[in-house]
Amino acid sequence: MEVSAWTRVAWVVMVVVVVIPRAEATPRPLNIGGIFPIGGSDGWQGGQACQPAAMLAMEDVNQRPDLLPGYELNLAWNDSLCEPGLGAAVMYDLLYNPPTKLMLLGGCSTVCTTIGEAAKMWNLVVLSYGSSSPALSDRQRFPTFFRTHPSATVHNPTRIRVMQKYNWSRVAIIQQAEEVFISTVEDLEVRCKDAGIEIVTRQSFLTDPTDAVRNLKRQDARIIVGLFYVSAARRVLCEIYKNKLYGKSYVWFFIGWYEDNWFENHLVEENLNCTREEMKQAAEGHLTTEALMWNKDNEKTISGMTAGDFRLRLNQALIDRGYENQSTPVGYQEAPLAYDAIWSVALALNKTMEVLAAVNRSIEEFTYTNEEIARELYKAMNATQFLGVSGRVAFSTDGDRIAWTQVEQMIDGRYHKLGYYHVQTDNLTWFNREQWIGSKVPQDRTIVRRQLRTVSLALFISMCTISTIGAVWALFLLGFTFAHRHRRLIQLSHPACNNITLVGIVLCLGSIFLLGLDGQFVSQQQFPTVCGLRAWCLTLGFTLAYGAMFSKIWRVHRLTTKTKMENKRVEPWKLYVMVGSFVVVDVIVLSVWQAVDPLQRRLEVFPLEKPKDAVEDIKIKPELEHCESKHNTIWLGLLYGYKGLLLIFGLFLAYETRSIKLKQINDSRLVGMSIYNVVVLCLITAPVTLVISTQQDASFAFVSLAIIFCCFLSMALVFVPKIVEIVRHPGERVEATGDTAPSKEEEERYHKLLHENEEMQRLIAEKEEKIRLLKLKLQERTVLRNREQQQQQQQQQQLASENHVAGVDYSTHHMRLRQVSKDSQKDTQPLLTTDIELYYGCGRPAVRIVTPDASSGGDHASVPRISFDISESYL
Ligand code: ABU
Repeated sequence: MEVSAWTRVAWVVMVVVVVIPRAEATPRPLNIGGIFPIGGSDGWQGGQACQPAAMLAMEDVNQRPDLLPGYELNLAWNDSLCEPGLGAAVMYDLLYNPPTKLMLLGGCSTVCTTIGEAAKMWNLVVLSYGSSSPALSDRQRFPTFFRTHPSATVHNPTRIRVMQKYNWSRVAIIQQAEEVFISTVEDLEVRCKDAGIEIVTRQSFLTDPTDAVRNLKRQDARIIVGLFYVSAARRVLCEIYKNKLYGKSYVWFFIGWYEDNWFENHLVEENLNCTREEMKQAAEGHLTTEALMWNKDNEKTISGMTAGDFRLRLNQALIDRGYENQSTPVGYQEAPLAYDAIWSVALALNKTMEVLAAVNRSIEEFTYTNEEIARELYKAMNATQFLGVSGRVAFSTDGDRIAWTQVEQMIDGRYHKLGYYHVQTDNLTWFNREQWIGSKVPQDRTIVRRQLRTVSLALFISMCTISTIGAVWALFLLGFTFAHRHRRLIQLSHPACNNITLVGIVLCLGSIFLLGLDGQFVSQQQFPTVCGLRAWCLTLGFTLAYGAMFSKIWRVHRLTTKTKMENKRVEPWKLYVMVGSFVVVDVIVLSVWQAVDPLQRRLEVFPLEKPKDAVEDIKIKPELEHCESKHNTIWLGLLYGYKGLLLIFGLFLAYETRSIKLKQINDSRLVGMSIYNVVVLCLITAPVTLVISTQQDASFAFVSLAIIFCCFLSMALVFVPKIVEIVRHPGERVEATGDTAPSKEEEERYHKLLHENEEMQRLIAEKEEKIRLLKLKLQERTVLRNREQQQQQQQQQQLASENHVAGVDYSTHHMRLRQVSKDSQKDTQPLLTTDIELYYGCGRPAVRIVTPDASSGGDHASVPRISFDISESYL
């Protein structure tokens, strides 16, 4: 019995000492849920490395006696394929299947956006090891969301810092149409604007990046930030290759969390039309930015491991899972974040347990409706800080991880670290390991060299020389006209008008010099002044030169078209008033133009051109200066319209007076020819210059030659004949009068002669009328005489019939008897001439005196008819 009692006691002791403590040491489970993107093809399949890393952390946490004493952390997880729908399904599955999960772990932004927004309904804290979307920093939308993965916005200050380092101020963005990238680009745009960096274009695509990449090329993008998941990145890279957007002229910024050989994997599965080699070629030289996910200092972390130790363990774990012969699994970069996420959960739970223990409560009381414990869990997570394998883990008020970023470059198909950047301290650690093709930092744009199109110097000098010769010649002609002002030839050519023409010609020729004064000679500030001078000089020059010729031709027309009743005198002052009026109109228009809407320098920009020496990345941007005011068309229309009317009217007057030669204006026909010449040239030049205004040399040459031609021809037509005449007759008497215009006496004499001429014409007309009347009378007389002769003949016939004798020959012989003076030798004039008729009457010849000679003053009618009988013997 004693043995049995002792046995019983021993059993009790054993139970108390051995079994009970053992039973108490069996940890109670603390359950959390995990959602890992492992399978699938789109998005981020980072669960491949992150899930093993999380499991390593679970082991380490559960082995720590000081952490979650009496509890064991359990992770129930499933694959979301980085699809938000499936992620939501996994979450419901985890929540609606016991045991109750205290927290959720998640990865992949699209999934975390879904579960992070929904988790608050179950009072659950969500901690993400792999979501970068800046949208997740919205505390209103995701009130219980934390992440060990830094927000993608941490890349942006780094990108900008690198851009500033290389003086790139013009960048382009291409993004996949996912919220994670959209919100990253929005942040980048704001930061670029603040940094004075121009975003030349922002291209977005859903699945096919072909058009987006082409648009980048079209926009001449050189520095391009690309934001997309890795499978989309491969499609983009293939398009980059096809569009030749790689090499020494381009720099691409990609996201740095792709696996190292991302550009040559899955090419066949994803049906990419690029070979590995092509992809490698296109990827060469690109930069990546990434938050630092591996602790860069070789220090012991909370788990007692350094980052290096962790890498070894992780590599082993991945080998154990069959990744040995494969390339680095997706999520390898983020694996420390997943490891540290589990530690964060454990620390937060631990802290919550302590807080709850202080009020005699247990974390096991947590339900999805227990807001109080949820609040404690949130607070504990918010306060969590430790040194993890990913670096110092701490959460901002937005739940974001604060981290260093690193910059890498792909050199010979491998990533090389270029430096680190810490945004809070603006600390850029740079290793100067970057390599650029051609050892030249790529430019952010094609260098556009502005090239002002100016008039060729040779052409300018030629035209200026000719116009100077013309101006000197005009001045010589002024002197010549003055020197010979007393000569009649000059006086009768209205020399004052000729002088005005010469002054106008000098101004017009001077305007050629101003027309050629462009940007090669004057500054931008001086250019408007040159514009104004051009307008004044050419307008007034034309008005003086043409106006004076116009007034002369107008005077000629007046003199030849007025009736005799009107006063045909045109006072010289009227001509001056006419030219003066034209000038006044010009001055008014030009002054108003200048005051209201002054001529300004306007640059016409032409399409970019390749330089002749074909230097790469340099384009020539031709520019041409124009003088223009805001309402240029109105002002030009006003001046051209008014001048055009003058030209047309001048042409009409010149045509009307083409054959008139006046003593008062002896060169009117030459002036008329000169006007033809000016009109024709002006009518051709004005429209042609408008058409060729974009070709500075052609335009300048055309206008200059037109002006030169007009001026020289006018001078030649109007002045050369005068010079020739004066040279030929140097000794001609000169008029004493100093007045170059015809004298008053001459004018009066002229008018008197005109009057006499008209009087004579009137007398001639009267005489001619008289002659006509006399002719009529003569005709009537002739008719009467004929009639009388007929009557006489009838009477003779009647008489003959009365004296009729049978056998009488009625044939009559006429003869003329002339009595001449004795001295007939001297005086041939007969004294008397008598016509007689010999005829047969009554059988014998008879004589009859018919009429005396008219010259004798006898009257035919008054002469008696006497008949003689002549015996035959006598005859
Ligand atoms: N570093 C991986 C991020 C993945 C994501 O934001 O979806």
